[in-house]
Amino acid sequence: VAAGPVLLTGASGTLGRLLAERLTREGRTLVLTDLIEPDYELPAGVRFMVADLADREAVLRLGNDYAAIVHFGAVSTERDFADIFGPNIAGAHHIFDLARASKARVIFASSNHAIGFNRRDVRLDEDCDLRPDGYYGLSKAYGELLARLYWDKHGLESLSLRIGSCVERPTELRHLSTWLSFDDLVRLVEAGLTHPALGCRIAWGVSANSRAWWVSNDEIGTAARDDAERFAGAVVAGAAEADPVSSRYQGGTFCASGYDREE
Ligand code: 15L
Repeated sequence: VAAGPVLLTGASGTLGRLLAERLTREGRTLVLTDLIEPDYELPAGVRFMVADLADREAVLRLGNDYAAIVHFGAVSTERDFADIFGPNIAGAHHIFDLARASKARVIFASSNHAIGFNRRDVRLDEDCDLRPDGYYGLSKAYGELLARLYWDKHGLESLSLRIGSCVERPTELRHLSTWLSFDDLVRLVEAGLTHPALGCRIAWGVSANSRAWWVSNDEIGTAARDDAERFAGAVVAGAAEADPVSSRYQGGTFCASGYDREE
């Protein structure tokens, strides 16, 4: 794995700030970027640069000596296409071009919403069909395909982590299948940063949940250790479970957003 700093995008977001803290370790230099200034104290030796992912020149000005880019910057919920396009689609393109210029590998925060219209009664491995459940999921599918193109055409290495629900602890029924613990998130990102022959991979960003819908064939996915099951007693069935569309599909409420297909 090449030497050089690691650029973390989305550093002011929920997962970004966690990674800023947890990826900082001896011998690794982290550079943070986001559209908004972090509201936490930067770990020692860590720099922050403001940049709008939608602004190609601003992204390319972030430097070109990175060993890796951990790309977590994005709009993270379902929105109109116009709101998603700049940060998530153009932004991913700019980041992959920055990675090319740097000869950096990319750890891309993809999402289960790239496959969200798969039903809950099927088990999927990493090679399943992309079935985005909205414009957000579509932008994550785009990122995965961009990763594939840049590998085939330019030899750029990447790991697309199809993240489930990365929250402190499961709070709803769906999370018992989709939960990714913070510790497992860090394990998976570290596995991507340090893998000696990363190539172009997709791995589920999910803990080793007893009720998981996703089967990890890739060795990176098997780095996950935690299991949501120990929280099962505390989880309550919410409104989403009563809604037929949300409860039928893996993407949950994202699938129901704007859904008007005749049943
Ligand atoms: C995501 O991709 C979202 O960013 C996050 O807010 C959650 O909704 C998560 O998926 C999920 O599916 O639980």
